[in-house]
Amino acid sequence: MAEALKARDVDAVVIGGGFSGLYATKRLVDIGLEVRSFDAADDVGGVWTWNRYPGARTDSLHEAYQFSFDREFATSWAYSNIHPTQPEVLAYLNRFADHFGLRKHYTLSTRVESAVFDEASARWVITTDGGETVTAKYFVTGMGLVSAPILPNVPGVESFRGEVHHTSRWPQHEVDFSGKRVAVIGTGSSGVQIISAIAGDVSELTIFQRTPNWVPPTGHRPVTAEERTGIVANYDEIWRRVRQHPAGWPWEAAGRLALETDPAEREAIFEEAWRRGGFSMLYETFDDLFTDKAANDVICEWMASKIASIVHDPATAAKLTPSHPYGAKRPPAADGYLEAFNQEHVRLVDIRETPITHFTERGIATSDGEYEVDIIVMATGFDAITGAFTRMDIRGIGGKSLNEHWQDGPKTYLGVAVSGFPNMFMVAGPQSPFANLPPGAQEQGNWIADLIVHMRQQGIELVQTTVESEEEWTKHLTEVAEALVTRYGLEANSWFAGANIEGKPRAFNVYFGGANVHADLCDAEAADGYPHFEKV
Ligand code: N01
Repeated sequence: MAEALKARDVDAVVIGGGFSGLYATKRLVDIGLEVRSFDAADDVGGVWTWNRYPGARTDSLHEAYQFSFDREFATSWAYSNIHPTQPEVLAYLNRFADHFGLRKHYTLSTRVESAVFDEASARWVITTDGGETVTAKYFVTGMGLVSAPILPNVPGVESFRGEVHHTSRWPQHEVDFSGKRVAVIGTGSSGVQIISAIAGDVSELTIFQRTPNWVPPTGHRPVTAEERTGIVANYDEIWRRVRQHPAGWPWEAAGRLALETDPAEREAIFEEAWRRGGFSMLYETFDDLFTDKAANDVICEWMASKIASIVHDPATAAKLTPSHPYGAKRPPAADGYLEAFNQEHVRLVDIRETPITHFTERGIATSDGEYEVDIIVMATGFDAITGAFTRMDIRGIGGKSLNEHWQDGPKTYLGVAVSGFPNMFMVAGPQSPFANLPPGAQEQGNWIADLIVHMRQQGIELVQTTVESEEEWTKHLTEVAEALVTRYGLEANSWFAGANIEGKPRAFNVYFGGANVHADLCDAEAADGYPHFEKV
């Protein structure tokens, strides 16, 4: 392996070794910068190094869960399953890092603690928990949307005598669930995946649910030989579709509206999408689910009846039925999740009715009594989107802290730049689109590299976005979120809106106007000579 770079004064520092950080590192190296990149994990891979829990996999589709810029690299292998599993995504990212010689840029097992803009030298001063200080002209973040885990805010977890694991801090060794009494707290994407994966192995499974989710099956299966060939044969078409789809999927719009479709035909469309699984329900059924609450009600009614038909106990089925619109929270998918509740050894605890009061030596105490378990799985999610930033000390011009700047919620331009924080650029940062991640990271990584090339060509040392641009973007983003069913995310504890954490500012943290629209706006910004940026 090439020796790691150790320079203390470089052109760019990148934080993150996942899709966003790796791609940004590559592009900045491509344009001739000296780059040092950091990740707290002991290897590259981002979320895929941390989330090793049983059943972990993406629900994005195999052909588009990678970068597209290098056709030969992209088609030189294929994922085995239509939803790439954690080990395979991790293998892809490692292969990407090796193929493009990125490892030498990385300092691993090292957390960046602060990034402070020094006005005198016009450089970012970055300090790490390894005691190193590095300065850079450009500071680029690719820290992930869901990288800052949270635990329930109830006391006593240290007194529990069994094992406790957060899904996103899963140990490297295998956790043995066989014959164990297991508690899972949380029923988001991670929770429903691990529940489905372990339900058959454990002796007792107790699921502590705060908010129920709409959980269709995934339709998971191996990639067929024909599909593998298709990835090569239809390469341009696949990536054309990804670019024009609001969520970066290799799909076309459904081309029909729920409220204009005959009820019998609607049922058939829902049934087929349920069979196909995952995001088919959201993107392949009807195009008005996000825009029209009445249309969304139709799919929710259908899915509620599906839950009632699968889950035998009506009281449990009722508890598993959400009251929020489909898509107001990030929808998970899992196979056999609803069916698991028909097994004798699986029980559901609705913690809205009987809240968890504390952890005990033997398990979990609720207002209704104690549940004795051997293993507790915290599938409780993240201080999402902004958490990775606010847990660091980031300071811009005049020593202003990003935490202060974002005290009412994040403010950015296009999710890429922040006023008062010159030459700091974010990949998949707050207020960027929520979509299939790799193509978005590629778009944004390219855009940042192009901006830096432009700056160098024009002899510009420092740029920042303007306060007005940030206000304009935040206003637009909020109006879009409020016009869609995403507005119900606030009451549904959606992490999209910061609503999963008590005391966190309620603000829409992602752009729901579409990854395609965002990419168009970024392209236009560059084509017009970056009108929303100014020299510092
Ligand atoms: O986290 P979450 P996640 N007491 O925030 C509950 C991506 N991802 O790790 O809904 C009790 O979604 C919380 O309840 P509520 C994906 O983007 C993708 O599951 O906030 N419960 C919720 O049920 C995803 O959205 C994949 O009321 C508490 C759960 O814990 C994102 O990562 C797989 C609690 C947390 O759900 C995050 O997913 C996995 C408390 N104090 C992850 N605090 C795939 O691609 C929270 N909860 C398939």
